[in-house]
Amino acid sequence: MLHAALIGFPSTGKSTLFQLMTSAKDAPRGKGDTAIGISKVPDLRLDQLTAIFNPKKRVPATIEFTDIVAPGRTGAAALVDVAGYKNADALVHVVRAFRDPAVPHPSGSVDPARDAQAMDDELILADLGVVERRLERMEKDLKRGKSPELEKENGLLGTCRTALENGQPLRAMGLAGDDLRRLRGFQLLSAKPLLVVINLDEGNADAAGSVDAAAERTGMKAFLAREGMRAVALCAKIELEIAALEPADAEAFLRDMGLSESGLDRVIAASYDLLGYMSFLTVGEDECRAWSIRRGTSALDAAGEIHSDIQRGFIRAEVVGYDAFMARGSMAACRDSGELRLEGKDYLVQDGDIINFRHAT
Ligand SMILES: Nc1nc2c(ncn2[C@@H]2O[C@H](COP(=O)(O)OP(=O)(O)O)[C@@H](O)[C@H]2O)c(=O)[nH]1
Ligand SMILES: [Mg+2]
Repeated sequence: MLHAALIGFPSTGKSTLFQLMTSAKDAPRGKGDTAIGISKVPDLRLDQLTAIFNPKKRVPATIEFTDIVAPGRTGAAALVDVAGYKNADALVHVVRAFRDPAVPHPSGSVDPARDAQAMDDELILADLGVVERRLERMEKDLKRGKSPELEKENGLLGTCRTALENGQPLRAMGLAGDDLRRLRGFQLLSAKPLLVVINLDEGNADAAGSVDAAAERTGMKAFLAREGMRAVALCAKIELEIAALEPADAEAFLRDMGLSESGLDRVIAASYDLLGYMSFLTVGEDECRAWSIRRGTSALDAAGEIHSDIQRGFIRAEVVGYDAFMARGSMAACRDSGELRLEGKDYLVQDGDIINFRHAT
């Protein structure tokens, strides 16, 4: 399961968002210090296909969010201590930009850019500790005997240390391939993809649809201009109000604000994307379903997501892109027009592909 952790200083709106985004209200899970909830990934394509096929079941892609519930546990300290937290695939940093005398800010004033930087500094410092300890141990290992792999790891960690000492988060280093693999076991926090959620003041809620406008008004522009940054702006207080409305009223309310999606949906969708995931779709009278795969997944591996038997007996994938399907309106019409293609094992599945796997049983 894809897994993103909500991080931030106290009273920024993490738990408010967590409750709204996930099913945790109905089924609280998690041990001790954390709560885990599952969010459905919003997907307009799945909605449209469900309307056409009218299946018994509609199954969206999902993503798991974790919230810290232990009071006083915040920032990187919580991420390092709390089991199950540091294994997150991505971090979602909720930054407070709302003013409310009833909710005191621990630092005494509301300053989103300061808080965003302070959290980054905590992540960097925690990583520096991990990297330095590993380098110390390595020195002994290297004295005992060198190996090419050990030397490569040593070189990589040295580069990481320099970046961290200069206040650079590792996510900005553009690491890939073997280097990423070498670092994986350390679960370095500043290397994880980061989504910044700007929790706007109600007075600025009209900027929720535009990250640029929200960044401008909250002084976050310079921070967000840096490498590897993604952001979503919303107002948690208004999201609470939207969540209490009937779906049709909620839609009208969002439209009046110039938005097509709620802030919650934008956070979930951005987290999914940030994790490097996309969806392919299967359709039918029984079920319309979105399946999560990493970008760059082959048809054979996509088949394996559904069932190992389908992967083992893979013959061909019948594929049509969502847009082409919608333009024709039915599978039969796509077959006639030649847009329903037969693809082999190595075909790289595209976001929104509608697939039927032909397989031997
Ligand atoms: N005015 C205002 N209050 C908010 C907003 N978001 C959260 N709060 C309030 O701030 C307090 C702390 O929120 P919570 O979600 O528990 O923060 P956490 O400590 O980050 O989990 C609660 O009383 C919330 O109702 C917002 O957008 N505007
Ligand atoms: Mg909380």
